[in-house]
This record gives sequence, C-alpha cells and structure tokens, in this order.
Amino acid sequence: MSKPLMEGKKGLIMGLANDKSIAWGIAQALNEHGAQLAISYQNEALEKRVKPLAAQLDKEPLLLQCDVSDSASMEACFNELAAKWGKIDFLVHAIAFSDKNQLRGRTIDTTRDNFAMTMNISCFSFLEACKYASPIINEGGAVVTLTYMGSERVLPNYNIMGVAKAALEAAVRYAAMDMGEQGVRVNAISAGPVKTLAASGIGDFRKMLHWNALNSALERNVTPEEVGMAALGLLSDCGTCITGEVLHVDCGYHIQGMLRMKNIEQNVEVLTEG
Ligand code: NAD
Ligand code: 0WE
Repeated sequence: MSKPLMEGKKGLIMGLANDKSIAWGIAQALNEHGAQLAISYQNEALEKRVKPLAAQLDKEPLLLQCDVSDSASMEACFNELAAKWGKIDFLVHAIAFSDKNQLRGRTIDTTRDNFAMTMNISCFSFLEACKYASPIINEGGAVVTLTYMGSERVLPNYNIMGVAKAALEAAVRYAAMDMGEQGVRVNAISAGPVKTLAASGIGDFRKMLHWNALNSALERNVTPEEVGMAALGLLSDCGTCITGEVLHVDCGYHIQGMLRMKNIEQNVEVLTEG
C-alpha cells in the first residue's frame, strides 16, 4: 500500500453501537489507513458492545460516553477529548433516532413531541457536535454525517426521519460555510439501506433490501465497509476541495427512473411474500 491516507490524523466517531453499525465500517476504514480514533457511545449498555470492537483497532482508541440528547453530556465529551488530545482532524456523526411507532402509518400523524425529539437527535446533534468540534479541529480537517435518500423522495415508513434528514442535509451546507472559514470541510454520505440496529424491527426491511438490490445500477446493496471507504475519501486529503456535498453511496439506486422489469418479474414471489 502507498502512504496511509490518515497517518498522523486523529478524530472522533459518534454513533457506534455494534459490529453492524455504519460507524464501525467507517472506523475500520480509517483504522486501516493509520488514523487514531476516539469513539463515543450513547450509554453503558452499548459500552459493553463497543469495548471488544475497540480492542480490534491497531491504535487503542479513546472511549467516551455521549448522549446527544443532553447538551451537558455532549459538552463533557468534547471537553474530555480536548483535555486528552488537544486537537482533532476529523469528526464522524452517525446518529439518528425517532419513535419506532411513528416509523409507520402517516407522516402527518407525527406528534409534536416525536417531531422535536427526531429533529433534536438526528439533526441538531450534528450542528452541536460541529460547534464543539470547531475550536479543536485543525485546519484541513473534515466532518462527515450520514443521511438517507428518504430526505429527497418519499419512501414508505421513513416518515418524519425523511424530514429530519432533509434538515440534516441543509445543516451540512450551512455548517460547511461556517467551518469553511477555518479550512474545515463538511459533507454527508447518503448511504443505501444496510441491515443495522437502526434498521431492525422496521417492517419489510428485508424486502426493501431486496428491492434496492434489484433496482440499483450495480444490482446489489452497499456494505458498511464500502460506506467506510467513501468516508475515508471525504475525510482524507483525497477530498480537499469537496465540501457542502451529499455523496450518494448507494450502488446508483438514486439515479434509477424506472424499475428493472426483468428483475421484478423474476422476483415477484420474494417481493410479495407475507
Ligand atoms: P446504528 O443503530 O448502528 O447506529 C445508530 C446510532 O445512533 C447508535 O449507535 C445509537 O446509539 C446512536 N444514537 C441514537 N440516539 C442517540 C443519543 N441520544 N445519543 C447518542 N447516540 C445516539 O445504525 P446505523 O444504520 O449505522 O445508523 C448510523 C447513521 O447512518 C444514522 O444517521 C442513520 O440514519 C444513517 N443511515 C443508515 C442507513 C441504513 O440503512 N442503516 C442508511 C443511510 C443512512
Ligand atoms: O436512518 C435510518 C434509521 C432511522 C431510525 C430507525 C429506528 C429503528 C428503531 C430511526 N429511529 C429508529 N428508532 C427505533 O426505535 N435508516 C436510513 C434505516 C432505515 O430506517 C427505515 C428505513 C431505512 C432504510 C425506516 C423505515 C423505512 C425505511
């Protein structure tokens, strides 16, 4: 391999839950390229899952607890990061949450409380993380967050999450202007569907994966490792003039204008089974 892309770079990954997490795919790609990682996890229950993953990295990571619904927890996390490391070079935000019971039915039935909570955790937390990262991130640094095509088009059951992701993508553009003044880039990756904890219990998710594979340009789904490689590109010096961008990492699903008839006809049974 030529020179590792992240040698000498340090940064924080927020949103690691388990080995299926997109954040883990990103952590592995950055680790392989020499990055030193800090990892934040939501609560003690997840600490148990995160520790054995942390042990698999080449450089021992700094583990921090951070519940993004609580500004004090967020501030404490960044204070500890600043105290231990001083400066960082990158930030990864891979966090979203909404009430599961409202990830079905009609979006217009979303409650005021769940609207606020969903926007708070899935969008505001990104802005607040950028705010706390701003004084400690080096010039030439970069931020990446994760979004989904449900921000641009209506997908069944994604509901208020789609609204929150549209806000997140706008937040990426505003944060890119703010942080551009300090030479820091801010981008989003719009990933295709991946079977993670955040996708578990979603009705018909298996069928959705199948549908995406049949209709994407590459006729398959993305892996967390591939999302990790794209994040590596955006966070490393491969991406030095890319900012404010939403990069689709979805095997080309988003360009599709009409379903692939041959594939649908051959898969009617699996797509319609109960
Ligand atoms: P995941 O369940 O592995 O990760 C979601 C993370 O959000 C978890 O680590 C969870 O602890 C964290 N989180 C939720 N509430 C939090 C809080 N209050 N404080 C701190 N952390 C909190 O699932 P994932 O699919 O890897 O999700 C990561 C990101 O990728 C999310 O933004 C999601 O919207 C996005 N995304 C996922 C898919 C997919 O199909 N899985 C596709 C596109 C984008
Ligand atoms: O952004 C996401 C996950 C969003 C999510 C999922 C959950 C499930 C568990 C947010 N909050 C919760 N809350 C829970 O309690 N994705 C892009 C994955 C995803 O979720 C969907 C999808 C896709 C794709 C929900 C409905 C339809 C499609």
